[in-house]
Amino acid sequence: METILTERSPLGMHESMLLTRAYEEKLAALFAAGNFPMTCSSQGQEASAVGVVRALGPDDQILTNHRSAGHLIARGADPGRMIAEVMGKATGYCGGKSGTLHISVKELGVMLTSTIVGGELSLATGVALSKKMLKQPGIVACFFGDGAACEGIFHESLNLASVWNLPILYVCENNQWQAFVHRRETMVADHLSPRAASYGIASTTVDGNDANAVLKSALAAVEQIRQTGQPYLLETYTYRQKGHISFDDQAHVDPSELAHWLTLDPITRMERHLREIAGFTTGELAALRTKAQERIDAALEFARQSPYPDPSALTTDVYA
Ligand SMILES: Cc1ncc(C[n+]2csc(CCOP(=O)(O)OP(=O)(O)O)c2C)c(N)n1
Ligand SMILES: [Mg+2]
Repeated sequence: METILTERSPLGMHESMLLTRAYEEKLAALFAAGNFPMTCSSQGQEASAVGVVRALGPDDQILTNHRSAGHLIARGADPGRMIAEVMGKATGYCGGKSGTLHISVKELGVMLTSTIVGGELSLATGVALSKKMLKQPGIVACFFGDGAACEGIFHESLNLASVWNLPILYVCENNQWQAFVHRRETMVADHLSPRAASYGIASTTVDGNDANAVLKSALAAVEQIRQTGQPYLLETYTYRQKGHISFDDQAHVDPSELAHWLTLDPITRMERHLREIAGFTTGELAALRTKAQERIDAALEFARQSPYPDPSALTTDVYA
């Protein structure tokens, strides 16, 4: 497990991004074919996820939101158990009780997935306060969207984290969309990182489609949090390439905006890096994509073969 958690090479990050992409493409195809649960795709945001998650250490904890596949996979979650969870199977990470929107993986330090937009922000305050009071090692990473940053809970949480000196890495994935609403309709500014200054919190914005750049910024932020014990806000500027949720046909999306962001696709960019800097051939890069797809095929098969929970499990593990 430790090897995956700290696998920070461009190739290691690339494989995680490919696995996330293959996972989300597979789930989207299954939904389109009918009879498969809806999920929220993070396609296009893979670099933001892997760059931040791989900057963390084994003692660090993660709280995430409804677009969590990339965070989970980057942390080393098993796609088979993730698909099983989406399908409500007993082998899922939460025994099939959470589905895609509430998944947690205790052994990987993934405390929760919040589908209450911004919910993870206030809960991260509590997790970090607990860590601090109990003198436990590690920091807390909290992923949320630009929409969540437009809610009051964002301001209350950052204010308290600053006043109480809590070791939290806030990661705002500014993916330009808030469900079916464009960010421009709810925010005047393009960026969210400047908001941190009013709470005395350090912050920066990074190109969220460049995994190497995200890793570098996240490593610096994590180091600063470990040294000072104070929170930090990292904004990853990125784009959600697919609709808000499986059925969203993106009819409201400006085609030229989408086309522009597709040219900045994080996986294509990493392939260019691997080709130009590390000497990978086109054939080797294609083989990596195929390998990821085969892993997801096997994961789906595992989930399909898995049993549904026994009805007697209905009331277990629902409260701790
Ligand atoms: C408190 C709350 N309000 C509204 C919703 C419905 N909702 C689900 S996702 C979403 C948009 C969130 O946008 P953002 O925070 O930018 O995250 P993204 O979906 O872009 O990753 C909304 C409004 C919700 N789940 N919770
Ligand atoms: Mg958003």
